[in-house]
Amino acid sequence: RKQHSASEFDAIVIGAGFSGLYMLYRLRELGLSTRVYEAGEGVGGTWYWNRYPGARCDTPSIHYSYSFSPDLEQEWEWPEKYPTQPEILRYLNHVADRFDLRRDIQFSTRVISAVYDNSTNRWTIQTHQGDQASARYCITAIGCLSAPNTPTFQGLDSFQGQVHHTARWPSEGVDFTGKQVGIIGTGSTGIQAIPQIVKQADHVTVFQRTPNYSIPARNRPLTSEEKASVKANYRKLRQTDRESPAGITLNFHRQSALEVTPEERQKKFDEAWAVGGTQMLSTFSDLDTNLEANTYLADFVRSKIATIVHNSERAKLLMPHDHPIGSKRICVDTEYYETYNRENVSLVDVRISPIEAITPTGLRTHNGEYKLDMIVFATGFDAMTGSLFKIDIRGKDGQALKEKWAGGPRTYLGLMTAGFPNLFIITGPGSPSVLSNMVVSIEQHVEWITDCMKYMLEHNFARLEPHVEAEASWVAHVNEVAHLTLYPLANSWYLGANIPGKLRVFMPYVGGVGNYRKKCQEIAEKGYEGFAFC
Ligand code: NA7
Repeated sequence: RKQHSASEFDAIVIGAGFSGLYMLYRLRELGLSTRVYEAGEGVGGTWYWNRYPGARCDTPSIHYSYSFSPDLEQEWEWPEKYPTQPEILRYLNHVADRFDLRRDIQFSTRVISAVYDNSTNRWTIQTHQGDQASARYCITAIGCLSAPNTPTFQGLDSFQGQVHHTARWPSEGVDFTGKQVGIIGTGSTGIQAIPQIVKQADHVTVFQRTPNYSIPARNRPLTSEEKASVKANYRKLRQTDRESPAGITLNFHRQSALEVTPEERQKKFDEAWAVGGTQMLSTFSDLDTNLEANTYLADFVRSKIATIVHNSERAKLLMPHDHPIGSKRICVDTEYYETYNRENVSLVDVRISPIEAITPTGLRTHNGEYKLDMIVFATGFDAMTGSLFKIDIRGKDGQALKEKWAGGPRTYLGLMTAGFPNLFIITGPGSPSVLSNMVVSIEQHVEWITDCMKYMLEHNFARLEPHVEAEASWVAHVNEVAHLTLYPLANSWYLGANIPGKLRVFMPYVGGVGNYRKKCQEIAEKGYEGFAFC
């Protein structure tokens, strides 16, 4: 093989989280020289940055792990049903060491641009330190919830206390002892962090814009019998995860919520509530497609809020009414609603009393000022396109990705976009990733990309990009299936609705992980139908 100089590689991977680590592993197997650039000081991606108190994955640990190495599966022990952030970070560090991945990763390096040159068929990346490197392939493994969203409140710079965003949490932690803390945001993150922060702080004021539906996690240690059974059955479990709609083996019920008596419905909901977690949404077959069925479940969760929260006015403020349950990412909590029975928590509905400004000593809403020592932003992310647009990505003839996607993201299978040859996107818009068990989707993406590169090597192809027509029909398909569901009825980050001025386009593919995998496979088997090689 051709010898490259220090800054010339066969492949450049941006990001060293779940995606980047596995991509590197596979590229090495293909014999491709690879450099991974990672902005953090260590591996982990999402699990490196999101260190806020209570951070935990809402997919059970036995499903939220790599399947590519049976030895790794056998040697790693997950202590609890749901893994904590430190536990997942430990796991990813273990993976990096076990497969000797660090030697190809350059840490503390943020890629600021990636530019394709038509004449050389190479991508050149530039880092914030001014490093430059080039490669035939460029693979973004930058995550789809990794560009934090901090609303631009007037006066934010004048605040004299500490300000933290949950997605940029200091590694040394934050001491809330004796503090008056304001938390803005009640999505999955706020719902995890609030019950933890109130235990330490003197007082917490939660500024809620949209109440969310949250299901108890019912987290617990895994028993030794459970651990042994999973280890004995991993192959089967992985297979069913891969073929399932959401990348996780659940008991999907085929029955409509409208076919059963109110008593039967209540019984099913009670049982699912007792088990906890996101599988609440699979108790009936039509909860995500039929508004009447969905309303039964939404009513059930509202009734639970009314039971748990003692103050009825507060309970009402916490009840979501503006969107169907599941049309925004469902939250999974540990004692979230119970937290509102504490003395040291206040709840402010910022739709009734909008935030007007941050002041030097606190936060002012329409109804008055709240004195605060600290403000925590749990305000989420510029999802899916935000992380890609932070890098100046330019394809053929200097076209910017941001320009090409001005009318919404356009991909073929979520993996590539026309006019940007040899640029692969992991967990991109148009893929089912954010609606699934991420690790299952990531492994599928990485394996598909690896197979595609292998095909190129075998056929002596140097360049690949999707046909515009194939891309257009995929974009139409993504849109069409989204509109068969209740998802478009919510102002969610799936639609970009959380970011002021962002175009409202439903970005993920809701057709299901199993179906998507089949489609990707069929396309590969037909000699990568819809792609042009040369
Ligand atoms: P989310 O789910 O986007 O939640 C962000 C929260 O912040 C949500 O309650 C927002 O209210 C609120 N928010 C955002 N901007 C503002 C402003 N300007 N004023 C007041 N409140 C605001 O992010 P998370 O980090 O919780 O979770 C993201 C994903 O990570 C999650 O879905 C899992 O997949 C993992 P809104 O609902 O927009 O009215």
